[in-house]
Amino acid sequence: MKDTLQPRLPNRQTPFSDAFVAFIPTDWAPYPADLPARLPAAEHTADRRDALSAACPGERLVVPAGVLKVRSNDTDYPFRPHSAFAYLTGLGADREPDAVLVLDPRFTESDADAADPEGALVEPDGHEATLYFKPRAPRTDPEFYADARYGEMWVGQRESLAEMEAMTGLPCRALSDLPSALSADLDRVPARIVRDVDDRLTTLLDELRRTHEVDFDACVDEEFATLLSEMRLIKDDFEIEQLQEACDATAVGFEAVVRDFPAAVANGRGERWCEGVFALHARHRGNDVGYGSICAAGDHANTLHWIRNDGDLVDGDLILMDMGVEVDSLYTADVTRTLPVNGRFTPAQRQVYEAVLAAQKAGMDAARPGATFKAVHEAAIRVVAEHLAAWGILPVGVDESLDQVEGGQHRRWMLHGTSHHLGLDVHDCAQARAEFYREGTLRPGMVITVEPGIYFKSTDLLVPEELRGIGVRIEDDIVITDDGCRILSDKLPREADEVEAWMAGLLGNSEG
Ligand SMILES: [Mn+2]
Repeated sequence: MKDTLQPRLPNRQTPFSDAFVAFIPTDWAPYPADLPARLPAAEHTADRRDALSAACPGERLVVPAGVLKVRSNDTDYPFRPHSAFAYLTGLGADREPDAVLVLDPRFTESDADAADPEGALVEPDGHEATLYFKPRAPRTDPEFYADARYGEMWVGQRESLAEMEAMTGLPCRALSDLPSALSADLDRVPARIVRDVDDRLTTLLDELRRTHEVDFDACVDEEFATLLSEMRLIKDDFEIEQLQEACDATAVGFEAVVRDFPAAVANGRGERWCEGVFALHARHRGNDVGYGSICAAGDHANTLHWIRNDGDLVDGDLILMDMGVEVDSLYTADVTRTLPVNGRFTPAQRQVYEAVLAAQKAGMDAARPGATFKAVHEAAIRVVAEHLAAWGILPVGVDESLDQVEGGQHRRWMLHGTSHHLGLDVHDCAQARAEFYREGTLRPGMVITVEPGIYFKSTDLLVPEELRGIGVRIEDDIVITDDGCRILSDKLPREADEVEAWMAGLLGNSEG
């Protein structure tokens, strides 16, 4: 077999001549001597790492950022780090594929004790955090010019160890040092990893556990994921500020979409037009959309996860849009508005809209510290069921339907829950245990959505004909305060009259 020092090249790339290899590293200006500023999000991560450290004394904690994911062939999706990694490092949009945060336990030795004939007692004493990442290669390294996935000539300049330390406030080491750091004292120091983020790293740690004959149960890693999720249930001030920014940027995006309704109607595939206009503002103001936008016009609104978004926008229909901007720190908004395409609700549309709004208000009234998470849904769904009953649609009484064991008929028209936690992930804290989430209690600093809906499919023969094909959801993001809640997404109107007035302003209609 022919040995070659040339990096493996795509078959369409011309091999590099010796003359080029000698020439390419020469005559570049030096890298800047000044270190970059600390990332705003990184100012808030030390307390979080301290909390994690206190929860896992004496354990090695491994939190990977994740890897580049192939979209197809040799193109990757834009990189988005795992939320636990972002939370603990402050590294956000596009940073930092393959990186790994390791919290290594410190120990202090106390004096020998009669009860311990081996000698010194060793007590866990906090953790040392280290960020392992791929620092930029020197220009003499083939990576500089030949590596289309990581090389500076291809994807831009990466940080040095010192620069990354300045940005994150974390001691940094090269990724190549990680395997030895993971295996050190593994027989005495138990390790936990967030699995399913970086398969190669998980496999490596599992192999090291085997070779060190560690008595290891996979549930230690599951518990770690749970802990990392539960840590994020209560947001700090910086997080709430970021979520507010995400909601404000989302309002800007919604306004731009409404302004473009006439174009969306005229151009065809209007749902796509709306999705695209919002995406423009999500990319411009933030990192991206926090989840695939739902732009569901007419009967599509009754498909809960309508993300195909290939339908027309029709004058006289509603469009349900569930969209959120994810800011550069990766916190996302999650907002739904259901709007009349021509700016005016029909009486039937308004009837359903007002019912959903009443349900949302009841949910928000129930959202206060000390109340259960479930109470928000229970308050909202009762209002939904009452309206269904009043309209003669519910086949049983309200209380019978709301009976969780025997009933549930109302769920035909609102299948989903009213709330979820919101933060770095749109469905934040998803690994938290039920007793802290669904069965948990609301505390100041928690951020949740309140998003009831009523969905009448065009094919639903139980629904009065004039209401068929109408689907409405209204979703806002709230933070629990000391005495109630505050709406973060309040820059967008909710009352039907206010929606019409707001739309008239954006569409330039003054009539009516
Ligand atoms: Mn939501």
